[in-house]
Amino acid sequence: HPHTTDTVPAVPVVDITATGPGRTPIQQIMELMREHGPVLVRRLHGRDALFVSDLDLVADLADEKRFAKHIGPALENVREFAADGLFTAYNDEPNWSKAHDILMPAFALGSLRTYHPVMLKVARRLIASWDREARAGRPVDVPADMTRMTLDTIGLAGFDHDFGSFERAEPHPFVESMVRCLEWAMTRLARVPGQDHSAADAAFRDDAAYLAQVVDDVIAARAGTDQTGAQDLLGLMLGARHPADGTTLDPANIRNQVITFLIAGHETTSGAMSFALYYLAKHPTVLRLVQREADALWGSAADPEPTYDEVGRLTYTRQVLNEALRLWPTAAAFSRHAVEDTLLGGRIPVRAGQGITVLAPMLHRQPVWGDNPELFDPSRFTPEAEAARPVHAFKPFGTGERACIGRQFALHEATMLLAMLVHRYRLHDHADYRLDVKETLTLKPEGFTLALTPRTAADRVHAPLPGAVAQEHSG
Ligand code: FDE
Repeated sequence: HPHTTDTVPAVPVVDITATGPGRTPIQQIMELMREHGPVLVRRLHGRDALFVSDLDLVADLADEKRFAKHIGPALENVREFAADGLFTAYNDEPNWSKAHDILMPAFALGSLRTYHPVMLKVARRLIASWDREARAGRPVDVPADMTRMTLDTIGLAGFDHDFGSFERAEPHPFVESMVRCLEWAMTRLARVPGQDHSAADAAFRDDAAYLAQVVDDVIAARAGTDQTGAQDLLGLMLGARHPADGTTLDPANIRNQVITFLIAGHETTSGAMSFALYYLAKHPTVLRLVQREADALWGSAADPEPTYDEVGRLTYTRQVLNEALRLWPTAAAFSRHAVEDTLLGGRIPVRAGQGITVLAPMLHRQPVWGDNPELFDPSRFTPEAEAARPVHAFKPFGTGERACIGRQFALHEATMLLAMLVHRYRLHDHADYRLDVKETLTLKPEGFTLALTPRTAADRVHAPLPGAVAQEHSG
């Protein structure tokens, strides 16, 4: 039974030492919050961690004067292979601000335009592969193919490196090593003190060394060539000088950044697209609306050539993605710490430097989202609905100056692909899939497959009007 401590009055303390966090620690905390409320201390082997999802507390944590990004135990483990890359750097590590300043231009809206053709090229690879499966009558493995797509996209757009994932039956070995590294980082959190983990640690070190070697090869292929005018991430990292002090990033840091971008740029985005397709397969009325948006742009054309500006006009498709990211934000937790001792939300005493973890999936189910937060409903993201909602109610990309640098990149890639897919295929939930969320620090709908049939030109022109959205049931 939960009890309270005097350091954190009125906050329930839930000791999970008996079961441990298991293989789905995020979903475990979601369950604990459903039972004990949106603020709790999770105790594991005597170590306490404060988790929050209350809107007023998250809004307070977003105050950059009093709180800052915290590298908690999970990210400390990721530091073992991403070190001082952007995601895992400490706030005061000089390489954070240096890399941030050098790389920001690569993610500004103007640069997104330069990535568009690459994103389209990789989207076409996915479609070629799905066409083959559709013709053969075989279902497609959605998360596996989304991961192929996002890895190839960040590889090409970021580093001009082609992972060629669609030519392989199995995931690229880089992905397998990376996923094992992430799993190691996650399961290391659950270790029982005193047990021997040297075999797992040795395997991890091999994987981390392999990641570093792949990345060093990518860098070596480019170093030594003239990077003037190179607009991709690696070009910027090799060539660009810091606007203020004129220095460049050092080679070790460049390696850490490349690993960081390959991880951050593909696991999270592929999960987001997979969840969006899951909800579309379960909500025919919403699917019809997305199809109508794509049909209105591209008509009966079987092979449209989406332009950069058209992707910006896919507003309903974007709403669908946001709504999928609300229910399953694929980077589900981020941590903050107080700069000085303070009262969080005016009621919970926290010490300077103490980590506080925001659980986005539960923030996204708080009362501010209405009476039926489990219901998938993209109309929550109309411009009017968004304007009416407190800004901190939706945090799939973190907060403040350490928020996601790749947000627009990911949204552009995902919005374009989703629209192209629904324009081209009928999606059949042939296996009556039951959601099974796999955790490898990020979230994915494990084992989600779809059967596909091509839509015809007539489908695209005469798609029946959607029925009443009110008749939709949640799933
Ligand atoms: C970041 C990020 C975040 C925050 C974290 C913390 O705070 O800790 C989050 C939450 C995120 N991110 C999310 C996401 C989702 C999605 C879909 C994504 N994301 C995507 C992407 C792509 C790319 C390329 C990226 N992403 C990247 C990144 C980076 C680099 C980072 C770090 C920043 C700094 O500076 O810190 C992030 N991302 Fe993300």
